[in-house]
Amino acid sequence: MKIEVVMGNIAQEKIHAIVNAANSSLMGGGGVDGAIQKAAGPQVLDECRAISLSRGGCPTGQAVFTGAGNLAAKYVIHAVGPVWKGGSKGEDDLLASAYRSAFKIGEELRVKSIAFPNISTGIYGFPPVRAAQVVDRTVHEILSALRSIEYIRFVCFEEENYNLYLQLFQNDL
Ligand code: AR6
Repeated sequence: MKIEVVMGNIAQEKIHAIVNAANSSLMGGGGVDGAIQKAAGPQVLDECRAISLSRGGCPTGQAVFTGAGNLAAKYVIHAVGPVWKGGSKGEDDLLASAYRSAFKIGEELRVKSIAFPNISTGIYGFPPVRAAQVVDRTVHEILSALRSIEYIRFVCFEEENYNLYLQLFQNDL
């Protein structure tokens, strides 16, 4: 297993699957979602709309996948993290669950490489340190169960997250 921490725009990643920080409606938004939808073109949003119509969206803590339109990736896995509400409303578990769901879909799709943004730490207001600790724990719990995924890349947009991830994953890099 190779883990990498980089800074950049996740929409530009040349990787098998990109994870999107989506919302339950799957109807698009700002931040990572906006960057991915803009770079991918209309196909991804159309597929999201179809999933929304057939399933009523995607609950918090879960994920769905679409193709990747014009992106270099093959799939976009849309994971819905929690909105931060102070920390006692199950936010940690919901964030862990969003990452686990994205990994599960990645395995089902037999992807070899997957890139994650720092889900929930932007518009959804999850404190970056606490979110990074949840991700660290969740990823280390799941690593030995991964079969198809050989490569995980954390794509950070903020220097704070980049430094946090470098520290937390220093023994895995
Ligand atoms: N590439 C990588 N990381 C990015 C990028 C990018 N292009 N743009 C922002 N970030 P956010 P959330 C970082 O707000 O908090 C949308 O409207 C950002 O600095 O994208 O889960 C959705 O539709 C932050 O560290 O996602 C939802 O409604 C992290 O990515 C809502 O926002 C996540 O920020 C989801 O909010």
